[in-house]
Amino acid sequence: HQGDVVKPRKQQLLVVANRLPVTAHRKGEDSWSLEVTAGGLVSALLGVNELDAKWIGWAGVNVPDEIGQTSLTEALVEKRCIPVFLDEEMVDKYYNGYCNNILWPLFHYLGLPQEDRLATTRSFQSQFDAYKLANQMFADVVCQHYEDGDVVWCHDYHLMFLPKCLKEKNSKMKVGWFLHTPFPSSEIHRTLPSRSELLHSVLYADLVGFHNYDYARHFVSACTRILGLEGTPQGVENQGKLTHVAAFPIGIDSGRFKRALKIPEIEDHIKELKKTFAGKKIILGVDRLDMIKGIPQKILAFEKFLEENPEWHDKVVLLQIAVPTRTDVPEYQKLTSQVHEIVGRITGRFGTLTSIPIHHLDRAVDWNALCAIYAITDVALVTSLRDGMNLVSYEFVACQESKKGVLILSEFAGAAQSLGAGALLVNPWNISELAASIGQALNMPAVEREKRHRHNYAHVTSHTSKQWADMFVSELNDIVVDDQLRTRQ
Ligand code: ADQ
Repeated sequence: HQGDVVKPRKQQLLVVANRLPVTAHRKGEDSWSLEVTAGGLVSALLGVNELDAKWIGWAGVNVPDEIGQTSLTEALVEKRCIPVFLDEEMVDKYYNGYCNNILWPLFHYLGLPQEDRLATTRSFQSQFDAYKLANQMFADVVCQHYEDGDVVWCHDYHLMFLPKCLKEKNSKMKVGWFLHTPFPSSEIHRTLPSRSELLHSVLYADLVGFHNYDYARHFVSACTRILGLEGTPQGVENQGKLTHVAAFPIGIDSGRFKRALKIPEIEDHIKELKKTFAGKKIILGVDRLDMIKGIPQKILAFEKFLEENPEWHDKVVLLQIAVPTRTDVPEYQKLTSQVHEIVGRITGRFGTLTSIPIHHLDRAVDWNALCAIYAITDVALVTSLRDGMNLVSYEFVACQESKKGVLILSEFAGAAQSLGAGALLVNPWNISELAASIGQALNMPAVEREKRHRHNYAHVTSHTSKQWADMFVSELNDIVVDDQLRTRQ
């Protein structure tokens, strides 16, 4: 009809990640309860450049039946989520196997699995095949929802094969890929049996992003040294086609933490915690219980500090909140026992009938409680052996406007590059140095704490998760897609 206005379709941002920001729990044959994971990433991506953002990923449950799959898909629509269904065997080989047992430790410089090397070699190929198949399944779902002009943003080491799958289906698709972990030195990456295939697949993306220049440089070196391609100031060139490579350091939604500290419920929580720990300085660790986080090193350093500084007994407490992850993987079970053993020994050695030196929790605390704990902490201890960025250090800083506590930060966390001038940087493998830095932090004069905090606070509040997402997506949007499908490998 004349006069009808055809509303232009809003450009979609399809965010593809292994996990959706929602966990589904089945209540009946076709009914579900959905638990939304609120976090920096979710809020960052919902507000990107006014784009219509949708998530594509696995909902964390096995749904073998069609009724379940249809009803879950419908339930997820209002959360702007689209599920990819993976069966148990796939999850075991692709997720527990290739992603968490091979890529995760390798990218954090912990090498390929050492134990039972032969068995690993045998299962390696079947895990890699499952990985590729899973990536193909993600690609199928993306293609069902993609329309011309949309932007597809793939996330993390779970989906390194996805750019290739997507471009083979539609060479005009605009595809970005971002890695949340470190990308290791090319000498580490070259030990991976599927090293070349993965690099080639990632290079199908138009834009490849990392948290910092070191990771980006390692990636480019791996492409030049292992694949023999050409590195340019913009990225990597392959047969005349350029894949842009750049650093996009992530941040947090700092405003959310600032506002939280004014919520009466959280203020009450802060008051209670202050009462509970009156007369004591609080050292805080908040981590997923993962071998990359250096939790045993942190606790051993605390033990050494207590050994060397008897005047601090009863005057300081370590709160270690360690949320268990990947509990099916034997390495993680071992880590849990190891941490419990050290905590038990320290409690036995330095505890009294009325006070204990470590409160170790094997669980997540809810967000309100976490904000309150960050706010009352005197010293945050981040001892990652390697960490893509480490957002816990950012969250701590965001909650410290009144206390101005000290951040002790591993030089192997990406955050060391952004918060290094305000933090006390440490090598977590050096337990004596780490113990000494605890003493330095506890005794730091207020003027120095204030100066260091100012530096970090300025950074955390001016480099937010929203800016990170906006920057990545607008850079991706500006790239003119070269749709000549590369004949690679
Ligand atoms: P993670 O390894 O999960 O992320 P991190 O960046 O510190 O590490 O983020 C952890 C998040 O989980 C934080 O928001 C924190 O508040 C929360 N969290 C951790 N332990 C918790 C607990 N016990 N209770 C409640 N909440 C807890 C990966 C990479 C990082 C990178 C991010 C983002 O490994 O290096 O910074 O992705 O790119």
